[in-house]
Amino acid sequence: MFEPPAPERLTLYGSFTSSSSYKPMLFLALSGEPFSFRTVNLKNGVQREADYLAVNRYGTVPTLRHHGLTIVHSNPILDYLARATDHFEGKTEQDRWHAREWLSWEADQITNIAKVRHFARFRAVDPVIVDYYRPPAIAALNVVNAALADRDWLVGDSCTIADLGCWGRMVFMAEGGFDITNWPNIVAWSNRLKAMLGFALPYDLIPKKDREFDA
Ligand SMILES: N[C@@H](CCC(=O)N[C@@H](CS)C(=O)NCC(=O)O)C(=O)O
Repeated sequence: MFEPPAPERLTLYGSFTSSSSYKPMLFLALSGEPFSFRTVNLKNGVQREADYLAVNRYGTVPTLRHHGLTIVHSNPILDYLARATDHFEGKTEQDRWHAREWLSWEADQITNIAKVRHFARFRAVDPVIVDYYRPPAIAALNVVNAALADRDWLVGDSCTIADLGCWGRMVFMAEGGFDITNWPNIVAWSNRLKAMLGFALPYDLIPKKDREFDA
C-alpha cells in the first residue's frame, strides 16, 4: 500500500493538518522538484496501521522515500532534500551548519507553538497544559523575531532550510491563539516567503489525496 512509485522519485508521506508535513511540502513546492505525495490520514489513524508503521516506526508524518532510502522526521528530511537537490542550502560550510543549528533549535523551542496549537485545536485538555507550553512558545517567537531584526533570512542572504523549518513549524500559530502581528519582523519574513513562486499555506498546499507533482 505504501510502496513508493519508483525508487528514483521523491515520495513524501504526510497529512494536511500537520506542520511537520508542511515543512518538506513547502520545500518541494518552492524548489519545483517533481515528487509523489502519499496521504496518511491522521484522523483515521492510518499512521498506526501496520503498512505505515513498516515505513515509519514512530507512526508519525512526514516520511520521505528516495533511492531506496527512508527518512523520517521533518528536519532530517529537510537536511536530505537540501543535500540531494542543492535548493535552500547554505552557501558556505558555516552557513550549512548554522542552518542545521536552527533546525535543531526549532525542534526544541518552536515545537512549543505546535504543542499549544495541537491541544487548542485537536484535544480537550485541562487549560493548565496549554498554559505550560505558551510561555516557551512566546519566548521562541521572540527569539526568531529578534534574529530577523537586521536581516531578511535566518542564515546568510537567501532563504534556506532554516527559514522553511522554522516558518513551517510555526505556520499554524493563529490556531494556537498567537497573533503574528505581535512579532513584526516575523510578519515581514513571512511576507518574503509568501512572495516566493510556489508558496502556499498548508491547507492550500498539502493535498488530502495522493497526488503526483511534476516539474
Ligand atoms: N519531530 C517530528 C514530529 C512528527 C509528528 O509528531 N508528527 C505529527 C503530526 S504534526 C504526527 O504524525 N502525529 C501522529 C498522531 O497524531 O498520531 C517531525 O518533525 O517530523
